[in-house]
Amino acid sequence: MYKNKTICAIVPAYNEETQIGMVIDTMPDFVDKIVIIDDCSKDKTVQVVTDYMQRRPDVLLLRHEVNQGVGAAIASGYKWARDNNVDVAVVMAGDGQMAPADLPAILDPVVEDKADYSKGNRLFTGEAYKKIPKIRYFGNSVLSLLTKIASGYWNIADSQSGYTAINAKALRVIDWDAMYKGYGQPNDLLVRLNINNFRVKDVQIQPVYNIGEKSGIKIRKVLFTISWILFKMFLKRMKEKYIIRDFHPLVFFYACGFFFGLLSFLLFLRIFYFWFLLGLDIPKINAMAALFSFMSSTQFTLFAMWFDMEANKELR
Ligand SMILES: Nc1nc2c(ncn2[C@@H]2O[C@H](COP(=O)(O)OP(=O)(O)O)[C@@H](O)[C@H]2O)c(=O)[nH]1
Ligand SMILES: [Mg+2]
Repeated sequence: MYKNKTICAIVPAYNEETQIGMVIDTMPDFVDKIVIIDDCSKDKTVQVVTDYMQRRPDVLLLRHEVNQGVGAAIASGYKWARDNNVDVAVVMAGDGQMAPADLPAILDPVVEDKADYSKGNRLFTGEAYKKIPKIRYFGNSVLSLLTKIASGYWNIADSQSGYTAINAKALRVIDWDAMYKGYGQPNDLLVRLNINNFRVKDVQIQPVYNIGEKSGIKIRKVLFTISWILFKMFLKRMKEKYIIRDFHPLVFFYACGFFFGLLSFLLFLRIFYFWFLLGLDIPKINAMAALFSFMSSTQFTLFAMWFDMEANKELR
């Protein structure tokens, strides 16, 4: 129990035989249940956890029969937490990259009902740039920006941090079977939370690297897949939030921004074609149209973003 709430730690684990023991050993005492989800590991993860279970009644192991990905493992944990009436569920990786000392800070906003979901943000500290490998820092920055646009949580950064806490209300509302099953899970979930108007808070945490963890992420591949998921989820959020459940003309602003953006791209291509490839004068009407589209596109898009920020102000 933490401040009179039952706490369950959800620990996705895939081939973590060397790491999982440390995660269990260092888990703070106020965590009532440690739910480890083995995603069909090929190593001795299951055996290590089963040994712990002989001594520790607070450890529980759920097993997937086929490997489905970290998002799917988290979904299984969330469903367990929901069905067992846990007050707050927190996700901590099975490789030990979530510092237990940061747990109270992550829990506080949710336990005190200031947020429905809180997540760790490793970028607040000056340490981040030094500790996080450069290519990951770059990928994370790109995805964080795209996640702001897609999710409507404009004040949230470090979108790839998996250290999060969620309350019982959100556990009941979100459809866990629909959530993305791979590494894009935190991004996907943020958009789903926004569609349902849940409050989300960022909490400062320490980046943890070099503790024997081995990442399964292939940065370039993940960057593209997650961007694509974010694009689809963005469209879903626009439809659900601003057309079906409620209404806001910002959808049309975004649509016009996109249309004129595409048009100006084509018109500028045509200008370059005439100018560089044919060596001719630029057709005046083409130049005017290109400029007009470009200006319209930026105006529409920026206003759409501004309206979206306004519409989500209450969810901070
Ligand atoms: N269930 C499951 N967990 C996974 C899978 N891949 C990674 N994980 C777990 O997800 C957590 C984070 O994965 P990791 O590869 O370390 O990602 P990174 O820390 O962001 O580089 C770790 O606890 C892994 O054990 C998978 O395919 N299935
Ligand atoms: Mg890791």
